[in-house]
Amino acid sequence: MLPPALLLLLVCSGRASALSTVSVPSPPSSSTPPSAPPAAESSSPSSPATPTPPPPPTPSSASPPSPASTSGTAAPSTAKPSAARQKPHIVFILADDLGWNDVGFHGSNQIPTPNLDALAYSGLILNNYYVTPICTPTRAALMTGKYPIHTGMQHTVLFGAEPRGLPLSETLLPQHLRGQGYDCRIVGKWHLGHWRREYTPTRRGFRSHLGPWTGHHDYFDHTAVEKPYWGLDMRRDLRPAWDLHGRYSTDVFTEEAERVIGAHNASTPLFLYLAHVAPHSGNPYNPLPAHDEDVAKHDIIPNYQRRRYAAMVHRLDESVGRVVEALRRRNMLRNSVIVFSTDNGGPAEGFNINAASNWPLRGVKHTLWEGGVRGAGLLWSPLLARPGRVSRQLMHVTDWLPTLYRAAGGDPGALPAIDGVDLWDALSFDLDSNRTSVLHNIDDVFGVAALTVGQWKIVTGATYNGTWDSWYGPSGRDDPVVRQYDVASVVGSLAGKAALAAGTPLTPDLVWGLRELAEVNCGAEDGDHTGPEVSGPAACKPLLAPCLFNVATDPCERRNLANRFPAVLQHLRQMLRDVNSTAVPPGNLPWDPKADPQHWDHTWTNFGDYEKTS
Ligand SMILES: *[C@@H]1O[C@H](CO)[C@@H](O)[C@H](O)[C@H]1NC(C)=O
Ligand SMILES: *[C@@H]1O[C@H](CO)[C@@H](O)[C@H](O)[C@H]1NC(C)=O
Ligand SMILES: *[C@@H]1O[C@H](CO)[C@@H](O)[C@H](O)[C@H]1NC(C)=O
Ligand SMILES: *[C@@H]1O[C@H](CO)[C@@H](O)[C@H](O)[C@H]1NC(C)=O
Ligand SMILES: [Ca+2]
Repeated sequence: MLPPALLLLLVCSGRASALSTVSVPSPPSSSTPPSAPPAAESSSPSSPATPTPPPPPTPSSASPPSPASTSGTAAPSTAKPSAARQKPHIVFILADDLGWNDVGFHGSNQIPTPNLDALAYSGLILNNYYVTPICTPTRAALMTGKYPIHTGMQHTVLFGAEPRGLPLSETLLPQHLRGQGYDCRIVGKWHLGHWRREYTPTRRGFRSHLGPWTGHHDYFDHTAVEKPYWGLDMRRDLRPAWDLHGRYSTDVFTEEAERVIGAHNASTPLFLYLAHVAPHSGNPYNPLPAHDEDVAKHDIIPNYQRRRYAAMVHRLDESVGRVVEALRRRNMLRNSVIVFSTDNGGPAEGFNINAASNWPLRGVKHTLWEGGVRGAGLLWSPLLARPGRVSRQLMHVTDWLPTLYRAAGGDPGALPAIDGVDLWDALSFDLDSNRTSVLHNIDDVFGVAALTVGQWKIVTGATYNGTWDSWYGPSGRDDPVVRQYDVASVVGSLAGKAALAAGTPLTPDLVWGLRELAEVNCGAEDGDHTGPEVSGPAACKPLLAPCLFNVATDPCERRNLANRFPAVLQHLRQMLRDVNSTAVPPGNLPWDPKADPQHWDHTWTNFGDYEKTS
């Protein structure tokens, strides 16, 4: 048996060369049909039929006063916070492996994401928001509010044949929300353990689940290859969902989310965790599974793999619009909190047999550079006091648990000790964030660690011996033909129209203004990696010595300042040592051959619950 570290290389690090060039027929046209006129909105059931009260500013009774709004959207009036107010519905949409540069609101026109953009501009663009560099640690952090070093989930991902899961001693986000009266559902990928049924989602706070248990699957046949094993990975609660064979995963999850929302009795608050597998790569025999007609829509993109990736993101964006529209149809949208987040930075240029982009940020998924950990994310809600902003508050994925718990009317002070910080007021009112530092990870097996404190970031060690420590495209700004950014399609998207109906309207001026603010500018042309701190003797060589960056002025991590600010470096090293002293050992375990799907009707299953029969 190979050690897990080596296996990860095999499972997760295909190079560009692994993607053979496949020719695709040119479609007749790349233009998307014009959106339906917004007139349909006025006849929507949500507007006249519902006597929706003006949303109170926050669930807290001790909110700070709302500062005068300077943004383009009107702040909701200050209704009296009332204990009797219905708790908001919470919809958390997690994308898998979506890069910083793969959403329209960060400045690229290459992959239009009108629904995401509409929510981002009419809510908050979370521009100083961090996740962990890979799937399992981020999901563990989201579910527990703890850094992965505090749950033993800090080293690589959880493999399907490992007899482990997120420790049962942890109380998870849906369990906390259940205590607040929520009906909790998960649709999509779990990736936090399934070897025994008590580790699976419906035993950990969720009332239903449709989706895979492992880290990835094929979007059409729903099997997961983790060499040498291969089996079906699609579950309806505990039952294998063979019947969905051939149906595209993103569509399956969207329809299930629509079904859950459509059947939901809105007098109970809903927590829907919609964890798409998109745009994570599939299996090696079809790395980037997409609908052909969606690929054809992106024929303007020169690179074929990137075109397929764009098609996957396109369906994901469409899904977001449909979910928002489903909430609107049920009159739930005005009392909803919607989060959209990636789980880690994008796998670019063939990493993981994928084609994401974090440009202009450095590194890829599975590295602790900004490209690996600075996440594309947004928060949308009519309950925000000052929507329509680019949020600069430092935020980490662990913060969602206390922040959403607070939005749900809970008291974060009553939660067990966690690393997350309640940022509800900071985000809602645009106040200083109580979070001043982010531990990106400490993985002593790979020998990497990174920590941000204020504007400073220390990076030590490298994954893949540093071979993925560079800057990768595409920027999407220098294609032979560059699309125009289509503001009308953003305003006219399903999410744009629904946001308007929910009282968070969009205007072209707001869109253009926020888009400019949200774009990362490194103060240099793409590819300008010159200067003594970049290429001279002081250049960052994290395998040899820790590097120091000012990520406020140098978000692209070009200039290593370790030699110039030794006292700062020492301070951050000490902080890293201090937090390291609180770490628990990684929980990774050798693969158990009993997990092999061929023993279990060719499914990935809860093998720890059964006697082996074959
Ligand atoms: C929704 O739940 C409330 C409270 O339990 C109940 O009174 C109402 O009848 C339910 N509505 C539907 C349509 O089931
Ligand atoms: C933020 O920190 C201040 C000072 O430590 C504290 O008084 C306040 O309660 C904190 N706010 C939140 C939301 O945790
Ligand atoms: C790691 O990279 C260094 C150069 O940065 C090289 O000298 C060394 O041989 C590499 N080690 C392995 C195991 O590839
Ligand atoms: C963390 O602590 C462990 C155990 O003492 C040690 O082996 C490791 O090198 C430390 N890692 C860092 C990044 O300080
Ligand atoms: Ca991921």
